[in-house]
Amino acid sequence: MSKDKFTVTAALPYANGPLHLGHVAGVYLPADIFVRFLRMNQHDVAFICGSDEHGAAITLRAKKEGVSPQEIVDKYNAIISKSFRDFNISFDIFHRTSSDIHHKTSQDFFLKLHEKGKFTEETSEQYFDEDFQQFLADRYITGTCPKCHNPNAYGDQCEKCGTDLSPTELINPKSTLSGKTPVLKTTSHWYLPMALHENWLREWIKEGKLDGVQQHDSKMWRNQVIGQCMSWIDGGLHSRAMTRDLDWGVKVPLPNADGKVLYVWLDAPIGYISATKQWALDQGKNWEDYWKGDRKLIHFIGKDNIVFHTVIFPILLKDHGDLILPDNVPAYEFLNLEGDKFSTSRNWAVWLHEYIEAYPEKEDELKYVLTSIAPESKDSEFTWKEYQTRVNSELADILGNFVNRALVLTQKYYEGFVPAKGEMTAEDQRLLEDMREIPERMSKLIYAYKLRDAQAEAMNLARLGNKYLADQEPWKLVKTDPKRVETIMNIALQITANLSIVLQPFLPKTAGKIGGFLNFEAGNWSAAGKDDQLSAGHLINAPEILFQKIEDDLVDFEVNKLKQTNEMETSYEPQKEAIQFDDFTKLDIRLCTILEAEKVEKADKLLKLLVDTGIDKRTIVSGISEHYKPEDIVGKTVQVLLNLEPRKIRGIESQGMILMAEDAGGNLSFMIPEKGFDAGGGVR
Ligand code: B3M
Ligand code: ZN
Repeated sequence: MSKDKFTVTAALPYANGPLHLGHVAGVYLPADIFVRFLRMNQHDVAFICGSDEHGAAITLRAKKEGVSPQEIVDKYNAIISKSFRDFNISFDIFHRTSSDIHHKTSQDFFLKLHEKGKFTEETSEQYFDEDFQQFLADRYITGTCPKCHNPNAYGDQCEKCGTDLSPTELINPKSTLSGKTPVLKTTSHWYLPMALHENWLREWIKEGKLDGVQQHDSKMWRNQVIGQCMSWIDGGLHSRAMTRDLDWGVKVPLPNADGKVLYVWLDAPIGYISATKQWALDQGKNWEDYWKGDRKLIHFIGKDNIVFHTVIFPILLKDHGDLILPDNVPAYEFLNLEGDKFSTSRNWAVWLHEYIEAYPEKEDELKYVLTSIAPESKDSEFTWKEYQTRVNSELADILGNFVNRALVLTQKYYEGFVPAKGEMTAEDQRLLEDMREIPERMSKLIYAYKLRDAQAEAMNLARLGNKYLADQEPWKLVKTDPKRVETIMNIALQITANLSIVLQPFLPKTAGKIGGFLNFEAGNWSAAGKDDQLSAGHLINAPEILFQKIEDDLVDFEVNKLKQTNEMETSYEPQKEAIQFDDFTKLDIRLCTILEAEKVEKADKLLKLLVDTGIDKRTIVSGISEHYKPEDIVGKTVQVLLNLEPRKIRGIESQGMILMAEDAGGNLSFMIPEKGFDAGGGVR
């Protein structure tokens, strides 16, 4: 491929929480592999990222943690950027949208479009929280989805059925600030009339598809990406407000716009440009070279960000004029974890910074596994068991084993000097042919964003090497035909050297180590596949073990940790609606002593109890048999709601309800008076 120019971006993570493996597998790691590969091919590349520090994602998190939005973004920007550094994601810059240069860049961008008449100003009624004196944009409002009746839909989207919503479509809307029903109030905003752009968008997206077939693969958009944006366009493009009534964000740079900020999905993608500007300033370059002219813009994102990068941002770029549109938007599906979705609120996650801290030496192990299972075309799953299997039976047994054998035998037979290649057999020739083809195939796959397959090809090179040594058995031949062994070992070492080249984008540390063992500076990609990487007489170093096997202990530990924190951090229900004291006094709660207890037949959870209430003896059926054995509870004095309307449970009339304490894990416990009171006393 000729030398091209690329501006590669990775979605700006919200600075409202740390990164988990889902983010890494589906955006940052693939982007990093792609960029490392481009650099090895001497393309002119800028690799841009930063944290997204505006929007309701930030302010709601601040409210939850009880601190200011600024404190939230400072905290998480620090955690996120450190974990990227530690994990060797090779951004040219990791910037922040709270920076001055970003505020200025996005305001200028907005003004330019405003002056060109690209926005319409519209007045509408929007929900307003009277207690908080605040308009309720997007995630500040929840209610029931009109399509699927999910009761927890947001003002901008129902996460259950994926429908895009506007707050007024929600049934039974509630403010997430006060919990109250909001009122409608008039406000005005600047809108992007997207319908005007339908025609060229259709053509442009189709082009992405066609060119892929006719020209080269790098332009071919993924089916899911084309599918999602086409269905958006087919559904009709509505005007979308580009400003919000909020006090956190980039101020709208117009008179009479007090209390208004840019919509976060307007300012965030402009963050790619402002980050480029900062980087260009730092490097003495001109940022415009990276956003204009003959250059490919590539956005690595997760699938929930597709329309913002294939419809809204392209419209903004086009309206702005003379800026390039994306060449491709490789979007990833979602990664799941041990049978469930990653969830920050339930803490069902493997956090990148925690992994790095626990296993600082196992960076490439994680990279390898995440690329092997990357959700390129459909959702996929991370399990610790599979992590173990892939590290042990692929990295250690195939790659590690081959490299180690090749180097140890070289030390043993030749004291570390690369032997000369002699006459070659047909098998040798075939092997060298295969070795030449692997980097070519990898190249094609990487330009087509098929990184899983590309990494598998690199492993195939190690497999070839393993098989070659096993077939040739130099350890046997060394006694009978030492000349032949020199050729075999030379070839094995050439394979090893090639591994240190083709693994570089995927496993940079490992590739570097192999290069170090060989005393070999891995060259550019164009050198990959050659059979004369190491000349005869070259001295290599002693090897070390590349990958330690993952023990069962690690797997058990991680799985348990996940389950435990998940239980600990389960979030509790919010407080219920206020009641009057009279409402409370209607409840007749008393202390009762359990006189008899037995299991209810064919009902796993139920116990039938006879209790002394102080005024009578009565029967109560209670769903506690998973928590208490009948013989253990006779004689205990517990709290009972006496005046609950009697009801029949499995044919037995239950005349009251035992009150139980419940923890986050769903465990139940009686509430027994600390002073050992007997039956009859009241509870108030
Ligand atoms: N911060 C959403 C996300 O983290 C958003 C991406 C912005 S990319 C310009 O999924
Ligand atoms: Zn829904």
